[in-house]
Amino acid sequence: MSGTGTAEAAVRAAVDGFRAVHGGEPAGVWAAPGRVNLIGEHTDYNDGFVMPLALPHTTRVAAARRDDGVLNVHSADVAGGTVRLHVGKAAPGGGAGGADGWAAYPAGVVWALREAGLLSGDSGRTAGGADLYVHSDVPTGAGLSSSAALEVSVAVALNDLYDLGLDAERIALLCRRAENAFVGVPSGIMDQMASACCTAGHVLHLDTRDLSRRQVPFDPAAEGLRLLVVDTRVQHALGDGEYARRRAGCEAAAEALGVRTLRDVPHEELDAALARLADPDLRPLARHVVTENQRVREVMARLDAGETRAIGPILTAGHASLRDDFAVSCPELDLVVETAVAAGALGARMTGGGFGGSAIVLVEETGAEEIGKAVVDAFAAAGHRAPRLFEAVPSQGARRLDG
Ligand code: GAF
Repeated sequence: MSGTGTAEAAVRAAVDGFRAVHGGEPAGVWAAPGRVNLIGEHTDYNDGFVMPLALPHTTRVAAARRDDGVLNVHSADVAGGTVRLHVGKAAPGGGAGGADGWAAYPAGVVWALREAGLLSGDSGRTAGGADLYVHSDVPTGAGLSSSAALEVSVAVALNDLYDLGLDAERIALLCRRAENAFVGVPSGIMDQMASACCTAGHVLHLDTRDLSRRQVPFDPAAEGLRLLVVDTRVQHALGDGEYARRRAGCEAAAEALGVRTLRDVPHEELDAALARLADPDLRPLARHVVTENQRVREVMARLDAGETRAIGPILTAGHASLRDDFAVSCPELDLVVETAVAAGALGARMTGGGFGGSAIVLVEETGAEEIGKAVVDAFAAAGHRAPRLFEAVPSQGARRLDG
């Protein structure tokens, strides 16, 4: 399934689009989803724990190999037609050999595959050239990982087209390299792992230090619950420096504490660790990361005990920590959480990097409509743009859609 229709319709649309733009037939159609993160925010670049789930919304890529080392990539969602570059010349930094804007993501993926020695970039059977037609229903700028969905969808397509034999973890790592070193965003590994590895009906528990993971059953609907996504439509961007500043602050805190990363500060030693941090600006950052890792442990324990409703207050506590300690929320995200909880939600929190984007709200199915309406009304009363609401159904990670 794509977020807005059946897999068959998504395949048809992608194939038709490919034919119209590139001519000829694609070799196949691949898809990779966006995600929401249930808990474990800003922990992934601290070697910590995260618990994302894949959305039904996907980026689809219809693709065919080219043996001349040329990458022609066309997005149905962006004005400006087809971007053309040579795999052998792809290089970070835009301009000749590089690519700007959305095209930097697919260009970054072929660059990372070439750098890893998996594609040659010359002409011939390992060149890495391709015609790609990309179409997505993952909202962009909404903190729902549209970038990772684009990277991973292109990577799984090239993996199959060139018989590279990469597993989901390797694909995620290469896509993160594309994002960090080619696009220039210093993100962690959560989003790429979520898009590559999540499974339907589960939330992915991931240890970002060694990438060990567990698929934890999570099916709110089966328990009379709903996990709502509220896209505030406040555009979020990780490239504007605030994300990098938080990351640098966490690294400085770890260094000051003499640990490899903040993951290595035990929750029970938090107070002592905070007392040793001379820089008062670093204390709230460290407190957030250490308490957030603990919240992931608690959520996991509640889910293992079959007490899904009990995760609600832990989610809300996570939001308070992101708002007050990590300072990555915004008035619109806070309004979603306050309004939803006051209207009877079990719990709510911002999800993803923050500075805008989306919140998740866990509700009883019977209260979903009323709570959603309360949020929409609160936005109208505050003079904010109307938010977009939809349900987060835990869905399948990256896959080939046809055949
Ligand atoms: C963004 C990043 F891409 C992730 O790696 C992660 O750090 C997240 O923000 C915050 O948890 O989505």
